[in-house]
Amino acid sequence: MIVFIEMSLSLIRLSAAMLLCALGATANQTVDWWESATLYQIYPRSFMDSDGDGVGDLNGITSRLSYLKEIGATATWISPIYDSPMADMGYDVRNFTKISSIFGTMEDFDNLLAKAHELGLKVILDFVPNHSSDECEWFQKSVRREDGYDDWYVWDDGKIDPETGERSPPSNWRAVFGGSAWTWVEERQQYYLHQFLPQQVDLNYTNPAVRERMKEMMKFWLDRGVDGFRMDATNFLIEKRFDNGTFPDNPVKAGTVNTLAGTYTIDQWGSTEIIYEWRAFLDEYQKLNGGDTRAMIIEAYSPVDVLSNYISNGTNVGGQLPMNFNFVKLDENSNAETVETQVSAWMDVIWAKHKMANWVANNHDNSRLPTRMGQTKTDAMTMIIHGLPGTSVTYYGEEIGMPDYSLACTGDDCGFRDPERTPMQWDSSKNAGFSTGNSTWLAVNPNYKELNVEVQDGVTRSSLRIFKGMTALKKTAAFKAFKEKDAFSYKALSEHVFQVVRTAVGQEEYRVLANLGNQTEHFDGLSDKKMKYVLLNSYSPHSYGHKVDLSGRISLKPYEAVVLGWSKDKSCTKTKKVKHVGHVKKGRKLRHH
Ligand SMILES: *[C@@H]1O[C@H](CO)[C@@H](O)[C@H](O)[C@H]1NC(C)=O
Ligand SMILES: *[C@@H]1O[C@H](CO)[C@@H](O)[C@H](O)[C@H]1NC(C)=O
Ligand SMILES: *[C@@H]1O[C@H](CO)[C@@H](O)[C@H](O)[C@H]1NC(C)=O
Ligand SMILES: *[C@@H]1O[C@H](CO)[C@@H](O)[C@H](O)[C@H]1NC(C)=O
Ligand SMILES: *[C@@H]1O[C@H](CO)[C@@H](O)[C@H](O)[C@H]1NC(C)=O
Ligand SMILES: *[C@@H]1O[C@H](CO)[C@@H](O)[C@H](O)[C@H]1NC(C)=O
Ligand SMILES: *[C@@H]1O[C@H](CO)[C@@H](O)[C@H](O)[C@H]1NC(C)=O
Ligand SMILES: CC(=O)N[C@H]1CO[C@H](CO)[C@@H](O)[C@@H]1O
Ligand SMILES: [Ca+2]
Ligand SMILES: [Ca+2]
Repeated sequence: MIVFIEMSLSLIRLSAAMLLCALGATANQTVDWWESATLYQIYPRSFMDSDGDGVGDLNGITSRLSYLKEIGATATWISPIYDSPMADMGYDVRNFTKISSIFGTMEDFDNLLAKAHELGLKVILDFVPNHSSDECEWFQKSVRREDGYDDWYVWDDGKIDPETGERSPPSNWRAVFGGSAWTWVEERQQYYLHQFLPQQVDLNYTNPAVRERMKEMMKFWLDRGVDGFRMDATNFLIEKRFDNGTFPDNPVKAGTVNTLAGTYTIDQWGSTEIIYEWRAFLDEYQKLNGGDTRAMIIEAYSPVDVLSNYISNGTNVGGQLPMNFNFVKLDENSNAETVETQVSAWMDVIWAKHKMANWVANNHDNSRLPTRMGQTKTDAMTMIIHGLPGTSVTYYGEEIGMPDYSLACTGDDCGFRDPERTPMQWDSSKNAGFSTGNSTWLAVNPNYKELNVEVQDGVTRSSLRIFKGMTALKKTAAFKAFKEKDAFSYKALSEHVFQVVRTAVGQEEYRVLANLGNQTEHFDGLSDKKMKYVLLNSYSPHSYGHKVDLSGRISLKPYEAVVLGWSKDKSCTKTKKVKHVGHVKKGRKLRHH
């Protein structure tokens, strides 16, 4: 059988050697699947269209699962696929146990899950607990004050001016997407709360019946076999309400004229308690049903001390993995020192307390990293993101360095977040291989002819190859041993050069050196080790396998980023039995028997 392995010859040798060395190095702590994962976010509308209607779907995702495996992803989280009127692209759920017909059927979902598990990939569903769609049956019943549903949402009469008799909303709260957070319903003669769009109705989380029903919704998916949930917008679950039933106004944010702080609408302690409740529910589910940890990933743009409590407050435990959005803040002015500040902001609190870390640089709500920081820094950042301890989170297309496309949508009802949501660029055929249809829901970025998976697969130092190189490294003992203090270090070596060192003590070591600046930089005596270049970006003048003595001088060209590797010679040479790996063909495809 002839297998084509798309890696350079030296990298193959090294991976084989790494693997064997890795067997010798034993990490002291066991690492659960979510702790050092390569987590890949799929935005289902934009990943792969199987039926030519120009919108991505479940069968499309299923057809590309082997790609996820191939690039080293170990788990995927999928943005909402539930039945929805799509006012907020699925973050407005009409029915929590039904698949949107846009994406397919329940059978398609079951197929996706089965295929993913066959490949050893975990599947995490985006869960949207804070609100339902206004078209959800629960809300319709609540509007009509039907039995049991009367107080499922946050209803209030509002205020009446004693002089004019005029009615106004219960408080000054503003919705995230603009306007008052309160909307009047003629039929019920009350206001309801919505922290996002008016079509995204906040559920009443002080109501035990609501809490129970949401757990039933989770159980429905757990019973189908999902491996966990990514909980959306958890910092908005509970709002402050006085015992006398009134809602306090939010104060004006310090240093602004009329921007309101979220004092009473976000980060209430009650929201953290709900997360503890969910964790207890998930743990209980695992106890009863067996299987691996059902992980809870949490989305909240909250201060680090709030996130720390999400994980645990010392007595109660919550979500395993609150997302770390610090890298979403990086922009064109960020340098290695900025990176260090952002890394420390997480590590000094969360890692220090909970021995966990994760790194998110992109998602469907933020401008993509190559656009924010500049294309020149994309691959260096890939090395940093995956070089750091813990879990890396990748937004579809990040692995090939897709930038935003400002003309993604040009009509009247374009979304402000459309530029970072354009179709995945698979190859240079029609619609970038995303869809065979006549048009796609957002325009494909015209750069797809050069920037796509197929092209990058055939180029040694492409973004995709660097991504694959890093995900392979994440599987080594050195990268898994991140709970011990001496297993890693990171540092801005200068204003522009960032370093990450990963170590399985006495066994192997890897060192990421990334120059985010436009000048050549020199360093003397970084270490007493002789190391090999094991991964290089396109700005590097070096070759794979070349040695460098770090007791002397090492230089980094503008934007050069490299990974150096070292392994304890004896233990590795003894076992270093690289099978016949054939020869490198043009296009750098390798023949392997
Ligand atoms: C495991 O712990 C022992 C003792 O604390 C230490 O000597 C060893 O280096 C550790 N192993 C790894 C792989 O870090
Ligand atoms: C959701 O959809 C399922 C399947 O179609 C249906 O059985 C259920 O009643 C619906 N639930 C709600 C709340 O609309
Ligand atoms: C939420 O539900 C609880 C329990 O049923 C109820 O006491 C409370 O008044 C409701 N809150 C609102 C704002 O309707
Ligand atoms: C309700 O209680 C709060 C807090 O005690 C108080 O500030 C507010 O004036 C009260 N409102 C009414 C209408 O009683
Ligand atoms: C953690 O939170 C729970 C729930 O609010 C509380 O009962 C417990 O006392 C808290 N523990 C600590 C150490 O603060
Ligand atoms: C694409 O356009 C052609 C020609 O107008 C039409 O016949 C075909 O049905 C369209 N296909 C789809 C999937 O809409
Ligand atoms: C090099 O980067 C610095 C910022 O670090 C910037 O001020 C300067 O304009 C850049 N020079 C070139 C030629 O891009
Ligand atoms: C990153 C993320 O998932 N953001 C979502 C947060 O929640 C709102 C409302 O559900 C969505 O609009 C965002 O896309
Ligand atoms: Ca489709
Ligand atoms: Ca809420």
